[in-house]
Amino acid sequence: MTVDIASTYTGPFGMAYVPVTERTRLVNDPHALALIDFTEGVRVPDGTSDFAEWLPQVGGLPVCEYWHSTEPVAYERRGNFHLARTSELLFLRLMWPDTGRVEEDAQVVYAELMTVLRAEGYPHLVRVWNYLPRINAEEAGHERYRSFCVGRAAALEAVRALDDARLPAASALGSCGGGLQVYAIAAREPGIQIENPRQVSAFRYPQRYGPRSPSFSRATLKRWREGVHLYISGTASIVGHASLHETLESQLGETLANIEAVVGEAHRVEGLKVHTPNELSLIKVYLRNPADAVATEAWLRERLGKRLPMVLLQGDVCRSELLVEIEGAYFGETE
Ligand code: 3EB
Repeated sequence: MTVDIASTYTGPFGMAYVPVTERTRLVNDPHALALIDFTEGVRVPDGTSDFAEWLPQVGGLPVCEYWHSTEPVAYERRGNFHLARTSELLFLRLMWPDTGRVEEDAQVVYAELMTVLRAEGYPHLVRVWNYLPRINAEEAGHERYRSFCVGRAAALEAVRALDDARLPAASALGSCGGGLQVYAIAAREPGIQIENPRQVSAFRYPQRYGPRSPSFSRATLKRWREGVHLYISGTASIVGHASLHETLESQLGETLANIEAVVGEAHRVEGLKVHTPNELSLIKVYLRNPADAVATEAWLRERLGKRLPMVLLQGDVCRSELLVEIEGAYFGETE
């Protein structure tokens, strides 16, 4: 089976879930911006192979996530980062060995990330993914996720990139192994930050959730030369700033209501041509308990329909009471 993903998106790139059997062919495609292999990690197809254990897929046919670029891609190394570049955007990725001091690790990684993307001429971070093992474990008296937030905020602040109006969409999840894995999209021109009217902005969470609030926006709407993308951050069962509900089904309901609110906000503020989550281009579901996969997929299919591309991964959400987190993207147009 060959995959024609070029016709499924507008803008400089699109993402698709493709059968893992396509992996070898896709990694050699000059239009491959990234190939995300859930069991092995992320690759920029530049011939290097520092793969890591990552977030195993739970349920469904085994797929990988393919990022297809409209333009041919140029691959480079800059310091610890692997880069994939087109005229409009830069994809950056790194795997940082776990030193057992995640605050310092995050600070070093984000400082270098900002240095590289600025030096390369793509100064605006629009979407970031963060994965670290044992995210809810204590280290030096603090939960590792909270320490990660401290290091990330310190690094962004040091280079004046901790701007409440210009924070990227992000996800932060616990992985099954490896080190601190970060990958990101940066652009020459900034995106538009979208917040969720049902939630306190994460960068304003009160101190009880950690000494430094998480530095991310609920979504980024990015107008490319052609086409508009919406990148929806990892979204969970949080209303205001509080985690709600104990059962999987209730958490799924609240999560979907939050995604609906973010999509609605992007439609209201920026005229995004999408009103409801079932119109998104794809979603990714992170589950704390792999045993929840079958019920989660059935629940989501009932509400979002059969057609929406979806993958379910095992990943720990960054608050230990949360069972599920969902992110999504739309590669389309505004009205
Ligand atoms: C939340 O809404 C859930 O720290 O970058 C979601 C997405 C979450 C991104 C991050 C954290 C992050 O607070 C957790």
